[in-house]
Amino acid sequence: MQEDSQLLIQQDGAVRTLTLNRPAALNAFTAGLLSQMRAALNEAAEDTTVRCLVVTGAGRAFCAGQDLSDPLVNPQLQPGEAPKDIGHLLDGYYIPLALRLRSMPVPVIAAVNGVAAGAGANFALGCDLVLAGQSASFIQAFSKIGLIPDCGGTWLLPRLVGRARALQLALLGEKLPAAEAQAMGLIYRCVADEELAVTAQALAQRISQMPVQAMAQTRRAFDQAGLMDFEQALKQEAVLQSQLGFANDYQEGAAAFLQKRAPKFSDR
Ligand code: LHQ
Repeated sequence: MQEDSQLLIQQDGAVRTLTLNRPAALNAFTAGLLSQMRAALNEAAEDTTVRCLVVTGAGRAFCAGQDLSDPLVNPQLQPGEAPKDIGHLLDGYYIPLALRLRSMPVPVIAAVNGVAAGAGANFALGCDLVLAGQSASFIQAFSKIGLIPDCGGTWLLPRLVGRARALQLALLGEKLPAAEAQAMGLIYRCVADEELAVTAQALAQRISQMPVQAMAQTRRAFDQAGLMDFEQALKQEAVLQSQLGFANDYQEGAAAFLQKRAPKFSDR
């Protein structure tokens, strides 16, 4: 592990942990960090030794979103200087990252260790299971700087908490404490700060022993079912169930149940 890298990568058994590592700027996203994140997700997707991923932040924050001092986002333009198109940053960095995250072949856990703001919040919410420490918080900071939620926020927020709360979060841009985020169903679970890392790793180790291929397909089916009517969703279930029925994990799971032994899952 390179301590000076913007992204730290560690592996423990079948669990890989990615740590955003720009603590002095609350792990705000630079083009470099976004690129490293995407490359690390691609590597984890291709590496069959990885069966669960944890994403967390170094220091007191998870991620403060886009680094607003990056010249790419036009901080403090000189008089007469034309602004650059920040849409290019979404096309080139955020969209590929969000799509990569949402199509990982293994479950992804966000361990939100502090504030998650802007694209940092929506990157966390795009993960499959979001754990947060008691002192963590979520801020849809976009409205404060005249932008709309990105990194999937416009799609994720209404689906997670409904239109009224999504608009509350996005329009007011207020800090939402982790306990409230859990209470409104925005995240999976809020735990004591000192238990966050160990809880995330234990959950990831447990998941890594489970049928992760079916779990990734469950995420995909949920995402696509949101765009379908009931009958289309039923048909999608039949297609995916058919594929999984031929896979080793189903054979192993059913056999292990009947033989009253623990299953050993291996598909990815
Ligand atoms: C930061 C940042 C930051 C740089 C803290 N950048 N330095 C996509 C594409 C294109 C354009 C724009 O946006 C996007 C997506 C987005 O993500 S937009 C939203 C961008 N993020 C924000 O607007 C959040 C800005 N940060 C904050 O509001 C606060 O820092 C929060 C509430 C996150 C934390 O507040 P505090 O705990 O009071 O910490 P702090 O403000 O004192 O920050 C600590 C340091 O981190 C400080 O640096 P310094 O040198 O003074 O110690 C901040 O400047 C730096 N920092 N966020 N996004």
